[in-house]
Amino acid sequence: MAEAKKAGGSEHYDASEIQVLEGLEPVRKRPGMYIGSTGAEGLHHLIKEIADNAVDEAIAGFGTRVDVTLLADGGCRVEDNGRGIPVDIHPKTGKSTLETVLTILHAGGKFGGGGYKVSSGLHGVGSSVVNALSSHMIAEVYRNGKINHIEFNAGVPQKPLEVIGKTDKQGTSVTFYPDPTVFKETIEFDYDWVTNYLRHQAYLTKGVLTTAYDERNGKRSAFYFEGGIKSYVKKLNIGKEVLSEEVFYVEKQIEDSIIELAVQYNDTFSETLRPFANNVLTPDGGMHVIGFRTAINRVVNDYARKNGLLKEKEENLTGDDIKEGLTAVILVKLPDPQFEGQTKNKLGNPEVRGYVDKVMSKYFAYYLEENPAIAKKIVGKATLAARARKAARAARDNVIRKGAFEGLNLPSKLADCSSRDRAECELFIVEGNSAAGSAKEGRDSRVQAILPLRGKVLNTERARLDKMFANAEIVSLIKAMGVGIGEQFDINGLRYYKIVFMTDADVDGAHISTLLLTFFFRYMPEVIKGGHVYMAKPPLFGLIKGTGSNRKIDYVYDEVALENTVNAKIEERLRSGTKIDESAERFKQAGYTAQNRFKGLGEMDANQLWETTMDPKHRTLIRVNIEDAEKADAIFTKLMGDEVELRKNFIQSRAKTVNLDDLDF
Ligand code: 1YM
Repeated sequence: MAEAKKAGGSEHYDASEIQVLEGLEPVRKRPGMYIGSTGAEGLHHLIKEIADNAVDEAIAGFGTRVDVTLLADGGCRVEDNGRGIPVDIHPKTGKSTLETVLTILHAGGKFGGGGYKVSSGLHGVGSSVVNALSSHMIAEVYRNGKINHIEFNAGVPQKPLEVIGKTDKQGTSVTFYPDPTVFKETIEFDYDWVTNYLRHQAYLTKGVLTTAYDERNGKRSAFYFEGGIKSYVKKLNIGKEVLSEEVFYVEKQIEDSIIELAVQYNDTFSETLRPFANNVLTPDGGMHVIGFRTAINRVVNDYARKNGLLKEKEENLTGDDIKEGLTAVILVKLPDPQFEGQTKNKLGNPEVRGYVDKVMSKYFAYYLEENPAIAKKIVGKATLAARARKAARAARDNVIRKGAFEGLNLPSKLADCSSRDRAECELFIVEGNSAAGSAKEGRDSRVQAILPLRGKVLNTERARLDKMFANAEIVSLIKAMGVGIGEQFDINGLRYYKIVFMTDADVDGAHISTLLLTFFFRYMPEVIKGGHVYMAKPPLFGLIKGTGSNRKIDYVYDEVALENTVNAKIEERLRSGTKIDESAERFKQAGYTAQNRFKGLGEMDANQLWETTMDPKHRTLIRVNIEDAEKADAIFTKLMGDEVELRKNFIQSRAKTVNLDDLDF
């Protein structure tokens, strides 16, 4: 590592060389800086760092597959069939290039040489980070008939690279074991994370086969999409009625960038846009998205005017009108992507805006010209959206005139809190009147507000915005939150930094939570993204000890915890020599006098509800986050949408197991 240090800093080597910047010590000192966290997310980031290199090799045109194996011994192996990381001696380090790439931070060399190359902009840099954070790593390169092999412990090579045999394979294989002293929370890899990642990579790189194998349980998956992002758009629209079977697709190179676009409309009211830059999702958009929107708005309006679908005196269709039912994947590949914003989720390269605009304008206009039936449907849908928008505005104006949304006019059902510091304020949305009664009585009225919900929350997936203004439950929710809705939505108005769903721990409760989530997901995703939405976790069981003034209840939140608590108590009693009647009910063996199953929140009195579910000292709140908006979107569609068959299948196959965790929130 001494060489690395010497070389660090301002020296500059030519592009075909590795840039030797630093040793690996900083990575072990501050892993979070390199992989985000040392929790489950950071752990899986290790797989991504290695596998991204394998995918980049395929994007560069040298490999066709990426295989990930979760090993029975806790390791992870990533293998590709590309050229293999070079094994010749590196001029700067005097060691093999393979060892250099794996031991020196910021070592990457992907931009040298001829041909078109793109990567996440960090090609190869991640491998050394993974090595540094792995207790053990084995790297093998199959090149020129030979197996080249090297091993490391915590980033330190155990001996130089050696040839250990012959092979007719070609490619790179990296096996690593996350260091438990770094990943203290967990070192267990999640197979679903792997398949999700590999599925995406396969969609984004057409013609690449990605596979996953979990040695721990024998699970296998493989992903291959001839159509790339065209298949991706089709997948996003599964379960939705599409306006045309055919997906608009174009791939063009401009200067040194590649622009790939796929578009298909469905008959829902929401938009599904997946923008990527060099296979990295950019949820906050950026220049590629701006270019795309400008182009689609112009093309659709131009087409509508030219073909008399929009009269002279009619206003242009707005971006929001054209968005309704739009599903699109935007993939740009460029040599030097600039990721901006706090979370680096936004593409900043200004030139990309014009590139995407140009490609989309030209080819989407052709597409509409060549498919007049589809064009008519798209314009028709946007026109309908425009009409609904105007109707919604009229309805809203009407409501506003009546004063319904004004901040001062809080819903009468709301039991507000007294604090005006919204950072400490919490709004509990409570199912049922009796539970709401207990909640009002038991709460800390300084910071906790209660909004009772009666009956079924409006199924917002199928309701348009204009209809929602007529729904009393939704109107009081919007009013209580103070954020407005639709064009008027303003997160800055949020009156409570915690919005807590408090529903029964049963199927009906889960349904109501799902309906509420649908509403937030569709109309106020910012509130979820801001980390403001939570679910309360009421206990399922009460274990009662003693009677009268000695009565005490232990609250237990699920079946597993019940079993654990009872077992622990029995063991404790056995250890202390207490005689146990083995024929007695189990909770009695544990020294309890009764075991209660709470059927609903309404069964708890004010004190109990406070103690178990509302008191910040004891409660469990689960924060809802849009980790995977795509999956959530699909599940919402299945659960709430028009497709009865899908919903039936989903509920029949998952009803016993489905819980809100499955909704990926
Ligand atoms: C399982 C992980 O890392 N594959 C991989 C990495 C490289 C190459 C091929 C490669 C790149 C180039 C030339 C080039 C890398 N090479 C480097 C460096 N799989 C995996 N496959 N030859 C081979 O970019 O010119 C970094 S990554 F720096 F050595 F060139």
